[in-house]
Amino acid sequence: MYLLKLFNILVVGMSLALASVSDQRGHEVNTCTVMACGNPGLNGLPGRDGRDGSKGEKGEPGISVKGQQGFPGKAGPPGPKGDQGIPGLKGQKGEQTAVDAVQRQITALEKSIQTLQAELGKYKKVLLLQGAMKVGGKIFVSSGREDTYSKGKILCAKEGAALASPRNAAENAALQAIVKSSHAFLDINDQQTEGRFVYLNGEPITYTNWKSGEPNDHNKNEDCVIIVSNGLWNDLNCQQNSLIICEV
Ligand code: MFB
Ligand code: CA
Ligand code: CA
Repeated sequence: MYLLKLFNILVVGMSLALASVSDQRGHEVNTCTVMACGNPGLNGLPGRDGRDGSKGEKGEPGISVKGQQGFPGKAGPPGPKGDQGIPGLKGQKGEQTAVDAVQRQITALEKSIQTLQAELGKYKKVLLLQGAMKVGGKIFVSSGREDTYSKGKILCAKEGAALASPRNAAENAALQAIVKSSHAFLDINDQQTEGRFVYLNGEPITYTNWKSGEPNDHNKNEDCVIIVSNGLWNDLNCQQNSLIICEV
């Protein structure tokens, strides 16, 4: 029995295989004329890819395309040592050197100032010994010479000084001490405007010590001012002579 079944299986399998037989020329042969065929079955699964065919002919050469620039290569070995350069410009003095130089200059200046102050002190002593008077920051000094108002101004100016003009009672008292029993011109006048007494710089006077009844512009010709022995003031003719006292 078993053998019969096996035989049937074989027969059906062969039938299926022979159902689509191709002749030598690849034409398909229908065997249904030989045996009973059922309805056509579904298409079978695609067959496996065939084995590669024989090698094709050699292709034409491709076009040559220039490739992009590649990455920079590794640095090459250092080149040979160059010739010596020309000498550079002289460098700035070092800061410390400059600071030291300035410090030395300051020290030298301080020494000079000390020397000058010592000399000045000596001259002050000489002036005071000769009858000069020191009041505040001023020194009043006279050569003992008498002259007119205009010549007296020139004499003081030649020594870098000015004709004395007291601005307060202390300065007035110092001048009185120098005048003694005489009198001396002050650097005050009303030559520009009668009755308007001003200092050398044209500013109106701020301190006065007029004698009673003065100034009176006697004979309408008194535009200068003198300090007399008691320290009071009188207006006087500028062409008269009076003691010249300078202030520095
Ligand atoms: C006057 C005086 C004038 C002259 C005159 C001699 O005083 O003001 O300046 O000094 O005397 C009276
Ligand atoms: Ca006058
Ligand atoms: Ca007068």
